[in-house]
Amino acid sequence: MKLIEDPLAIKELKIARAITVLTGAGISAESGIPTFRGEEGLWKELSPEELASFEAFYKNTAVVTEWYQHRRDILYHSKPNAGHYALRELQQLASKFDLITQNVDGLHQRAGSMDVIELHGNILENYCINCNQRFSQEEFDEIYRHNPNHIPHCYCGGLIRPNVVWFGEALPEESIEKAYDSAITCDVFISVGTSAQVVPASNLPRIAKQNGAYLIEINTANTAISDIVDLRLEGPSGTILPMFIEDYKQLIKKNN
Ligand code: BJW
Ligand code: ZN
Repeated sequence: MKLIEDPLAIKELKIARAITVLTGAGISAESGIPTFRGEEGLWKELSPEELASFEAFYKNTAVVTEWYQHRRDILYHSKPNAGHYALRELQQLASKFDLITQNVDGLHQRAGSMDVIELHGNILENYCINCNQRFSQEEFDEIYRHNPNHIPHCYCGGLIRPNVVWFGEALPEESIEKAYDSAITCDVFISVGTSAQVVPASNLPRIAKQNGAYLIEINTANTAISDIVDLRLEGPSGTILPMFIEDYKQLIKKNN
């Protein structure tokens, strides 16, 4: 069954040279990783500021550190799903392709996507807030295991934190610059599994549209950008994205 029937969508996808995709927590939901907001969200009981801010980490280091270790446990038992693999395939098909993710789970890379632009860091990396020393997850686990208080310290005495972007913190400069550039220059922008509530990532679809891109949204529910998108494909990304790729392959076939 065909997914893309809208004539304008067909035209735009046929002529598109550069495709940019922005993903959020929804793409990993079918891998068993909870999203942040909504009914099944991680933050149903605790507010974001209680967990995902430097203040929270500084005040409640053990609680926040345990929360990240718990999420890593979930991640170790997860694997990429059909949505992640479909985006790897899209990278191989499109003339120019950028994959921007807000996710910290590394599942796109595990699915084989290359040059992934990580806006909010990676949960399996850690660093000292004092001397900036980097710690692999294995090194971190070793320190954590020998620490009964669950407050991991660097050799210099500084606290060790996950290499993720919390509220009020700046995004990695190189990543956000690449992301803005990609949004400005792409022909088609696809927003997948994000509620589009967190800036600056949520500005990217709007910027793309303002600069002439055709804007597609893939999500199980309406989001903050649903009213401005050109095409909404409603449903789980693990189902929709593989169908999208099949249609796209037909569209870009020569003489089609
Ligand atoms: C499916 C599906 C399926 C489900 N298939 N779909 C007022 C006060 C304080 C701050 C602010 C304020 N107003 C604005 C701000 C700024 C703030 C912000 O945006 N806040 C808003 C919440 C109001 N932003 C920041 O602070 C950012 N930094 C910044 O602005 O810096 C300025 C600065 C400049 C210079 C110097 C210093 C500062 C930083 C934002 C960092 C966000 N970090 C987090 C945590 C990362 C670490 C961790 O993982 O623990 O990133 S928050 C969290 O939200 C995480 C996510 O990446 C991000 C986005 O969430 P996402 O991916 O959209 O997930 P959900 O759960 O919201 O949505 C899931 C979607 O999937 C839903 O739509 C479902 O329907 C869908 N879905 N199943 C398809 N199967
Ligand atoms: Zn240190």
